[in-house]
Amino acid sequence: MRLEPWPPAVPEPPRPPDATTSAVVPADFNGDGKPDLVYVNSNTGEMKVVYMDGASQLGQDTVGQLGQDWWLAAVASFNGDGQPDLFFRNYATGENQVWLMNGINQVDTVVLAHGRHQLGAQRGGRL
Ligand SMILES: [Ca+2]
Repeated sequence: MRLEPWPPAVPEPPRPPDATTSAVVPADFNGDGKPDLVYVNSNTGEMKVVYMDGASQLGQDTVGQLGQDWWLAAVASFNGDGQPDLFFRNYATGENQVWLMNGINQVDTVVLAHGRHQLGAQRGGRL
């Protein structure tokens, strides 16, 4: 019987080797009822929201910048206000955090405990 290391290593998500876009995630950031797209530049970590009307681009805004090893893992309204929030995971350390958003403006950051069975707000953030 082979024993696995504990905690298990955090697998690195697939990254496109020659593309500058590492994530494209739909969500409605300007409240017009139409999904927009979040792009992350895998070389610079810059995140942009591209406002869409169907397949037409209406414009774009820069949302922020990810540090090395951080990955945009999901977009959802984590605090239930209907605004899309951003969930990030550091694939090197297993750290997790949520940026609570109001449109494209970051209004708070909630750092989540990492580990297999320890998900929960560390500092009393409302999630
Ligand atoms: Ca929209």
